[in-house]
Amino acid sequence: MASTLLTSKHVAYIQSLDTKRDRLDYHLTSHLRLSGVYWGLTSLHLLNHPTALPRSETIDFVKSCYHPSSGGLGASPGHDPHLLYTLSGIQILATIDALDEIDGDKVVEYVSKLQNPDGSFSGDEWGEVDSRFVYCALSTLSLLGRLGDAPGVSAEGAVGFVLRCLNADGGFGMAPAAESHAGQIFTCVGALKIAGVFEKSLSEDQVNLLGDWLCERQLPNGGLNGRPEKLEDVCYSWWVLSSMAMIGKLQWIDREKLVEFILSCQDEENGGIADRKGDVADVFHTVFGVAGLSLLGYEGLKEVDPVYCMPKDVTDRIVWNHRKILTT
Ligand code: GRG
Repeated sequence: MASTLLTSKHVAYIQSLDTKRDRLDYHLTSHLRLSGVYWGLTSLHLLNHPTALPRSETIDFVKSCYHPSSGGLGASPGHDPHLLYTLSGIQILATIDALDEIDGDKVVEYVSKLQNPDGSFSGDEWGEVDSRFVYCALSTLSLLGRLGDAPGVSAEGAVGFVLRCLNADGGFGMAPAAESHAGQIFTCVGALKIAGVFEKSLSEDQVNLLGDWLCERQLPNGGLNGRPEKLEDVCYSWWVLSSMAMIGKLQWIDREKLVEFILSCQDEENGGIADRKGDVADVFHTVFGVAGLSLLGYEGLKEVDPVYCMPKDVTDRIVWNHRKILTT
C-alpha cells in the first residue's frame, strides 16, 4: 500500500481522461463533464501542476457549454443549463484567470432568476430545490465579484433559507427538516461564510455541536462517513474536513489515520483515487482526496480554500483580498 502521494501518477491519470473518447464510460459521464473538468483542474493545481491541461482548449470547452440566451452553463455542449455546471464553469475560468471570456452580467441574470420567494434557489428551470443550489448561486456571484451587486438576488433571503436547514443535532440538511448530511453541511456553512454572516448566525454552543457531529464521522479505519451508520468514503475527506476547517475545528480529527486512509485509496498503477481501497479510481474522488490532504497540510500540496474548494491563491486574488479592502 502506497505510503506517499503518487503525484506524477495522478497528473498522468487526469491528463488521460480526455483521451478516452472511444470508451463507453466517457460518454456515460457527459452529464457531469464540466464539473469533471473543474475536479481535474483543481486537482492539478493543488498537485502543483497548474499547466498540465491546455488553457485555450479548456476555455473553449467552457464556452461551448455556455447558453448565451439564458446566461447559464450546461455539463456538456447541448446540455441544458444548471446552477451546478454554471458554478463549475466559473470556477474553471477563475482558476485559469479567464473570467473575462464570459459575459458575467448574463451569468448573474441566470443565477438571479433561479431564486425563489423563500430565499432558496432552484437548480434549473425545472425547479428542484436543495441547499446545494444556494451555495452554487452565492459562490458563482462571489467569484464574479457580484455578491452585493446582483439585481433581484436577496442574500438575506438565501441566508434565511440556509439557517432553516439547521437541525437540532448540529448539522444541516438539503432543506428545512431534512436529515443532516456532511455534503449539505459543506454547502450551508460555505454559503454562510461566503455571505459573511457565519460568525453572527451560529452561537458558540451551536458551532461546538456541529464540530462534534462532524468529528464523529471518523471511523476506526481512519476514513470519514457522511452521516451516522454509513460507510467511509474519500469524498467526505472534503465535505467533512472543509466544514471543520471553516469552523476552526480541524484539530478534532485524527490526522494521521485520515492521511493513511486517503493514501490507501490510490490506484498505484494507473493513478487516481477511489472512494475506498480497492475500488475503481475516478476524478471526483481524486480531487476530494487531494483537497482533503491539502487541508491536512500534506507536504508538497498547494493550499486549498475550504470555502470555495479552489486553490487559495486564486480565491485570495479574486475574493478575499478584495473583501479585505472593502472592509478596512
Ligand atoms: C465546489 C466542491 C464544490 C461543490 C459545489 C454540488 C455541491 C456544491 C455540493 C455537493 C454536496 C453534497 C451533497 C455532497 C455529497 C455527495 C455524495 C457522496 C452523496 C452521496 O449520498 P448517499 O446518500 O451516500 O448516496 P451516503 O454516504 O450517505 O451513503
